[in-house]
Amino acid sequence: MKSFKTFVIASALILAVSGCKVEKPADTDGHDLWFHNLEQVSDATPASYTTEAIAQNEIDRFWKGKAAVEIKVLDKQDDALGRDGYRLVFSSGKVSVEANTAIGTLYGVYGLLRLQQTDALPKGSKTITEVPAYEYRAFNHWDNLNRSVERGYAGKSLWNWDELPDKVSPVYQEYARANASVGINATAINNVNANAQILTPEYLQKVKVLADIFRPYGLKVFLSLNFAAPKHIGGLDTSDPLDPKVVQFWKDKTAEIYALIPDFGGYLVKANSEGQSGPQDYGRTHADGANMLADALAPYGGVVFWRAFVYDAQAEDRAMQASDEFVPLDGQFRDNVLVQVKNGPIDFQPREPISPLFGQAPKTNLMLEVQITQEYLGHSKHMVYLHPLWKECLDTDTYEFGKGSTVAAVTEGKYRDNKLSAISGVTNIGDDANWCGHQMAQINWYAYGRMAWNPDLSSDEIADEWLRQTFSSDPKFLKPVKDMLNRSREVNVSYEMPLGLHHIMASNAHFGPGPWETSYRKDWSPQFYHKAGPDGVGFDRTVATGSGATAQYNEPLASTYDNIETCPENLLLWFHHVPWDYKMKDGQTLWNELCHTYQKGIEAAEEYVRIWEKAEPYVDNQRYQEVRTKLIRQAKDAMWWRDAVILYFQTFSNMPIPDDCYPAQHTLEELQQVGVFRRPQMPQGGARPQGTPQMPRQPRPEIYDMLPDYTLPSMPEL
Ligand code: GCW
Repeated sequence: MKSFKTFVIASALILAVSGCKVEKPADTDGHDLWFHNLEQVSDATPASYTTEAIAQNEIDRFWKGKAAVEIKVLDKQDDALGRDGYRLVFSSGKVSVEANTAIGTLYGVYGLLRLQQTDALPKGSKTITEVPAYEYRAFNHWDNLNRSVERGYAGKSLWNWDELPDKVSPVYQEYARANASVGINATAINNVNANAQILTPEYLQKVKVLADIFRPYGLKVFLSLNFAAPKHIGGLDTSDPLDPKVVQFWKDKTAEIYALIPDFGGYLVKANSEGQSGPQDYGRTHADGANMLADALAPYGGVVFWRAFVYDAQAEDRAMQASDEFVPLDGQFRDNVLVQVKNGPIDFQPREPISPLFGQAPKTNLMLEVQITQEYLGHSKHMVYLHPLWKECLDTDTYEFGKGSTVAAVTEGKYRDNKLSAISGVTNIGDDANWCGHQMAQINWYAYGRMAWNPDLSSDEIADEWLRQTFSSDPKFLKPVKDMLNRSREVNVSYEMPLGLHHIMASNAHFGPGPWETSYRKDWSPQFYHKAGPDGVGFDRTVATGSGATAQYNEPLASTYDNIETCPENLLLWFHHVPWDYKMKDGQTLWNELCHTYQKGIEAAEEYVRIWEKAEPYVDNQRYQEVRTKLIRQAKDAMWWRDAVILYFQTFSNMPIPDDCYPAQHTLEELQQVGVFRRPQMPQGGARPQGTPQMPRQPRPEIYDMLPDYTLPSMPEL
């Protein structure tokens, strides 16, 4: 016993002396993003504001290696590198960063610093060549001119329109730098539900200032258009894309923009969707509208991102509509038009199959749109690493050009002569100190950029890079936290909408559950999407008995999805209406499988808290506490989702929640009250009697403040 005690004391002494105790990092608000572990982050301003000076400055300040770094724009163009690619040539005592263009060298510099920060510098001589997969790696901001952000959960818009063009926030440059460091090179700065005012001379002066700040970082500005701008700000009585006056309006407007911003990227357009105007208002097609704008941009090298997110209340199945409208237009779009398609056929749900359009328009430049902001995945309240969701889409085979024609291959332009290619992500950025609302949501900004550069990178590789640069490389931190991030998307699916369920969220904020909800429009009604009844649950999209959406996919996807036996279970209720007692592959009934999947989701979310608590020594106190508080909240929200969906479905299935699942903590009636915004009651007797003062308007409570209280086993109180 004595010798054991001596051993323990001796070991403790050795540990203390050898410095094994981790030193607690200094507090930070997270504003320095993945530059966190670089020293002197705050002073990154170069002496002169050119791409070359910025590249040199980053090396002078942050390169810690002994080897000298030479930054070199190649005298003789290297076709293999294109405009943005670079080569890092490591030889004894020297690293050379080579590219065809200055911006290529800047990407190379950030690539080199990334290798340094992630402990991945090669030991000996080596050449690393990096060429981005997509020409345009774009951000879409859904930022309004009043600085509100549609589906934004990280404060106000970064763009302070009242102060611009005279006053310039340092954040604009920090933003451009962060984007360049991960290769993002295009940004549509305003909401696709666009206000035409942004095209007025007053606003274009402001936009020009932003473009000037972004330019040395290789970031091109795009503007979202209101298709009715000729009427709204042009004094015309029509916005018909075939009307010569309208054509002239856009030509003039485009010339005016290029005079201010010579490298302007082009237009992003949401037309004839969710109340936005568009060419169909005049009996014209999407191609008519897009081509008219494309012709205005072509002389300057600009491009149109034309969105395929269209649906209307009449369609039998909203999931089919983008294809129904765009497939007939295949081959009609100009070369400088890209049709921007959301990853799934409905709307950024936790899991969707790919949009069938990716496999149906061989003669169209298709681009992928993903959502970085977590509209349906817990806003900035939940930790969800989204790369696995995006990667699942990119890796899905459309079979359009035979086996291997994945969404990535199709959108990269591998099967087209026209090599124009692009990808878009709806940002999660606002003016919050930590940019994204949730410290861990920064990974989605980072991962989007890395994926747009290289769609082949795995989720694990990207998470590894981000954690090392943003937090710590200590394996005791890295491994568990990385595993947690890698699982987090699947966990979110499990506790929100498992087995192919979709669009069953509360419709007021798209946060929290609302499976009982209906709307005056069926295509906005959760009940329309799950179709729960005594006979089962799920949307029948088969050819024989359902909407026939499965037929929009190429074989073998079409028959795989169409057949309940072969349909992947994680999409089962997307494509099939399934009896509650249906036997799943593991032998359970559908009902029990649903209950157990929710249960797993809750338990995994609970476990996050324990994992994070173990990571505490490696994280500064400020970020540690912020994340911990949110993780506790997330686990409780998982319970809320489960209680709501299962108790509601139980009214149809009449089956018990299995004993090995947590019992419900609230009644269905209680949960149905959450987030129901009631108007103040009128005085008894109905209408307001003449002369009595109007009832004061009550501010709507935030849905977040109405969360039902939950206690969870092993869960600390907030
Ligand atoms: O998902 C829906 C959102 C809308 C958004 C729309 C779109 C910008 O709820 O807020 O509008 O998609 O993508 O256009």
